[in-house]
Amino acid sequence: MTAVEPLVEGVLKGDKRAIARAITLAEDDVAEAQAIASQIFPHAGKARIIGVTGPSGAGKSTLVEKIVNELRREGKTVGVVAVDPTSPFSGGAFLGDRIRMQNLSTDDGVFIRSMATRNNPGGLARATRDAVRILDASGKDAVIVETVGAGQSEVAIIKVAQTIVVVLAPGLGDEIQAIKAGMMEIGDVFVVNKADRENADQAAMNIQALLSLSEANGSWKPPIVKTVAITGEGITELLKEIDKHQLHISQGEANLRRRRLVEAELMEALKQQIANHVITELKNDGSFDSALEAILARQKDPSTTAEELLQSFLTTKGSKSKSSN
Ligand SMILES: Nc1nc2c(ncn2[C@@H]2O[C@H](COP(=O)(O)OP(=O)(O)O)[C@@H](O)[C@H]2O)c(=O)[nH]1
Ligand SMILES: [Mg+2]
Repeated sequence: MTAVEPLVEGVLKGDKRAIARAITLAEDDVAEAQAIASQIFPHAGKARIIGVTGPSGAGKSTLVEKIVNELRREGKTVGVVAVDPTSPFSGGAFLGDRIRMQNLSTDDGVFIRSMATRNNPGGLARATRDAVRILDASGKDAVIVETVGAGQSEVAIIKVAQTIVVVLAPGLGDEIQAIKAGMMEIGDVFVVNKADRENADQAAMNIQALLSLSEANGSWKPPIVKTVAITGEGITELLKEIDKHQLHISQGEANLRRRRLVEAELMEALKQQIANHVITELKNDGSFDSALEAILARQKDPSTTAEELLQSFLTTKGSKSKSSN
């Protein structure tokens, strides 16, 4: 058992070791993680949260490093959470990322963490959200989440961000992958990285065409920025566009967005609580096991049985609460 209070105190003071420990507990999904999350919650909400997503190899990590450097030059503190479930390395980041990150991690104003991959995608999304909140509560001015945009589960992860930057590289069929992974709909700012290569203008035009097809939700028109992450070209322009988007959402859309996020989070937590509660009761009174037997004997099918179990749960609960009134 880890004592929660001193850990929370450490996180709120920005202590690196406390932050690291708190994130590990969130990853491991142990009992203390819930307590930490709820004690930290009131202190979060001040950082601006930037998501960086896109296909593997597009240059996201290189770009994130340059963004961090630029924010540090402005005197801002930064947290980075890197999520790469496709990486075969435990810890989630490629060796290159590790080395790049080490350069930054000697700086006290920066905290970098790659999320472990052993969790299921849902667990990873929750752990990432917790990690972002921990860094936010620790007083970081900005928190950047980097994730490979490969599908719906990654889209769920990146949605913790207020501004989502979709990074694509020219000539790799990245646009096609972006459409498939649902990235065109979620991008607030689009980046054509590797603009030192041929076809960067063509890629930007393709993105423009795709964006004009999709119904833009809200009044924000996602800009397209060309960058060369290895040299840092275009980074100031990218940060300007991110700032513009933050300003835009702060004038109204932010509330709606935050409301939707919180609603989804509450809904998910509630579903889990309800399921746990009902299943525990059904297991305790033996009806779960007898239902299982009936299904094994092919007397019933699972979904009808589930419906019946829930009905009988609700009836007994209903009569219990009536009799207690
Ligand atoms: N030519 C060129 N290469 C780049 C650029 N940005 C990143 N790279 C290279 O592309 C590779 C993948 O970069 P990385 O940042 O790890 O991509 P990620 O998988 O999206 O995080 C690395 O070898 C980078 O050095 C760029 O702007 N131009
Ligand atoms: Mg990367």
